[in-house]
Amino acid sequence: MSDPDQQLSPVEHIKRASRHLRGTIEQGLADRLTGALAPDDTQLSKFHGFYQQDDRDLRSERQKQKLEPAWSFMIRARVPAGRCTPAQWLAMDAIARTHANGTLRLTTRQAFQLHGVIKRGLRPTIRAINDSLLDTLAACGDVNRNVMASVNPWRSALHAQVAELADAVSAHLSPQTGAYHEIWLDGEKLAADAVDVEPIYGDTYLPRKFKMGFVVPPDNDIDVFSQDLGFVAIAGEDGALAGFNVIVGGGMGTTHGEPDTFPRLGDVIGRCRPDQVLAVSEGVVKVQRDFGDRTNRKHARMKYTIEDRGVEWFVQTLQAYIGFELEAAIPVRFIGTGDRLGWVQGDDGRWHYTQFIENGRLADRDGHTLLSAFREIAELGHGQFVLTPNQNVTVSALDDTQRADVEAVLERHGITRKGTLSALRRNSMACVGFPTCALSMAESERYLPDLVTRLEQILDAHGLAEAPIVIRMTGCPNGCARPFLAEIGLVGKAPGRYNLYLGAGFDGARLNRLYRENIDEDTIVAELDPLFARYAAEREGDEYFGDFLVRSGVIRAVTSGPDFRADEGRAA
Ligand code: SRM
Ligand code: SF4
Repeated sequence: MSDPDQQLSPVEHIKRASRHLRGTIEQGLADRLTGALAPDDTQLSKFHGFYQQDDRDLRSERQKQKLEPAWSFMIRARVPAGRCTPAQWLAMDAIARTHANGTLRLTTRQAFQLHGVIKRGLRPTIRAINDSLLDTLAACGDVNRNVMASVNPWRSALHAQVAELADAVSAHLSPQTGAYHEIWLDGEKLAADAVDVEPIYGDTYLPRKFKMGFVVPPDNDIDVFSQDLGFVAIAGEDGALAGFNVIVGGGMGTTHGEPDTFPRLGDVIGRCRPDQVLAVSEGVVKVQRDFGDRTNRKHARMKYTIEDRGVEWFVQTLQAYIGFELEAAIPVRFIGTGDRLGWVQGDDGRWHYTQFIENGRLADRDGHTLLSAFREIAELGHGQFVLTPNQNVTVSALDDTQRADVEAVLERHGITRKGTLSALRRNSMACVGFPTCALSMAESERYLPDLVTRLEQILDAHGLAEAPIVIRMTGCPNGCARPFLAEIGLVGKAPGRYNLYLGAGFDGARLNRLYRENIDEDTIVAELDPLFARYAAEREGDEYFGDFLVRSGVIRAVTSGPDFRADEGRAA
C-alpha cells in the first residue's frame, strides 16, 4: 500500500516541519549574502503576511547579466471589514514611503498591500504595521484570510453589528502560534524542544487558503458567492440583525487548459443566528481542515471538497461538527456588486464619502496627488476609513463641517470625482499583475485604464456612456479581481493577449462564460463593439449588459462552475 504521507503535496511537509510557521525565517533574515529567503521559508512567509517577488520588468536583463533577481517583498496588512482609523491610514502611508515603493495598494479583499520592501526592511515594516494596531499575520497562507464585510459600518446599526461580528470571527480564526511575535515583535522565544498549539488549525493548518465575508443586502459588494464561506445578513422586522444565510464553497481560481479547475459560486445551505456565527465559522473551517485535498494544491480549495462530496454531505458533516442544525435560508435579493461612490448620508444624518481609486493604487504620479490627498484627509483626523471590496476607500461618519474640510482637500488636489468618470470605469477592477506578481501572464493594473479609455469611446458612440457595465481584468486565471463574476471578464493568457468572458450577473449571482480565447486589444474591441451596438438597440428597460447577452442568446447562462467553459466551437 502506498504511504499516504508520500502523496501529500510538498507544502504539507514544509508546514509540518516548520514548528508552527517558524522554519528558518530568522536565519534567512540574518543572511546578508542574498536578498531572498530559503525556498521553504517563502512558503511559510505567506502565513506571516508577505510574499517574495522579483521585479519582472528587470528579470531577463538581470538574467543576462547573471545577477540575482531583483528580490523584494510584498507585504499585506489585514484590515478586518476594511475598517481603519485615520491614524492607521497615516501609519500605512508613512510605511509605504519609508520602506516600500511609495505607493499604497488597496486590495479586492479590503486590505492594504505594500510592494518593493527589501529583506532588511521586513522587520521594521511589520513592526510598524503592528505598532499601528494592524497586523500581517494570516493575511496570506493556508488559513482564514482577511474577513470581508459590506462596507461602511457607520451607515446603519445593522452594518455596525455585522462589522463587529466580522472582527470577532477574524480574531477567533487567527493562528495562535507564537512564531509571529517571536520573529517580528521580539516575543519570548519558545524553547527548541517545546511546542505551541493551534487549537483550530492543527499542525498543518488548512489544505489551502480560506476566505470568508459578510454581506448586507441588497448590496453584494463582497461578491459573497465567491467566498469559501459567506454570511448574508438578515434583518428582523425592527431592522435589527436577526441572523445570516450561510453560503459555502465559492472560489474563483482556475488554471488555463486544466478542465478540473473552475470558478464556483457558493451554495446557500441554511441560516444561523448571530450568536452561532463563530461556531459555524469554526465548524466550516474544521470540515475543510479534515476533508480538503492535501495531495494536490490545485484541487485543495473547499469548493472542490464540496463539488466532489456534494452539498448534502457537507451540510450533514458540518452539523455533526457544530452540534446543531441550520434553519431554512430566507430568500434574499442583491442589486449589485459595486460601491456607492461619492457622498451618501447615513441613517443618523452623518456623511460618508467613497472615492474611486483606479485599481486600488494610491500614488503621487503623472501630476496626480491621490496619495498626498488621502494623507491630508487622514491628517484632519475626522471620521473613519473603510477599504472597500472594489479597491476603493470610504471616509466615514462625518458631520457637515468635517464634510466641508474633506471637500476642500479633494478640491485642492483636483481629485477626479464620480461625476466625471464613465460608468464603465466606475465599475472596473484589475488585479496587480506585472511587474510584481510572480504568476502574471499579461498586464492588468497597468493596462486596464487604457483599455477602458478605448471602450469608453465606443460606448459613448452607442449612447451607453452611463450604462453601468462591470469589467474586470486579471493577469492570469487565478481570479484575484474576481473576473469570472464580471459582465466583461478579461483574463491574461500571454503578453497582450486575453481570454474574454461574458455574461455574468450584475448582482454577482451568475458566473460568466468563455467567449473568445487568446485575443489582443484590437480583437477585444472588435468583438465588443457589435455587442454594445445590439445592447444599445435591443435592451429592455434597465436590463444589464450581462443579462442582455444571456437573454439574446449571445452567451448561454452558466449554471454551475464546471460548466463555465466556452460552448463547443464558440471560443476561438
Ligand atoms: Fe490573489 C495569488 C494578489 C485577491 C485568488 N494573489 C496571488 C498573489 C499573491 C501571487 C502569488 O501567489 O505569487 C498576488 C500578489 C500580486 C502582487 O504583486 O501584489 C495576488 N489577490 C491579490 C490581490 C492583491 C489582488 C488585487 O488586485 O487586489 C488581492 C489581495 C486580497 C487580500 O487582501 O487578501 C487578491 N486572489 C484574490 C481573490 C479575490 C478575493 O479573494 O475576493 C482571489 C479569487 C478568490 C479565490 O480565492 O478563489 C484570488 N490569488 C488567487 C489565487 C488562486 C487561488 C485558487 O484557488 O486557485 C492565487 C494563486 C494561488 O493561491 O496559488 C493568488
Ligand atoms: Fe497575479 Fe494572477 Fe492574481 Fe493577477 S490574478 S494578481 S496576475 S495571481
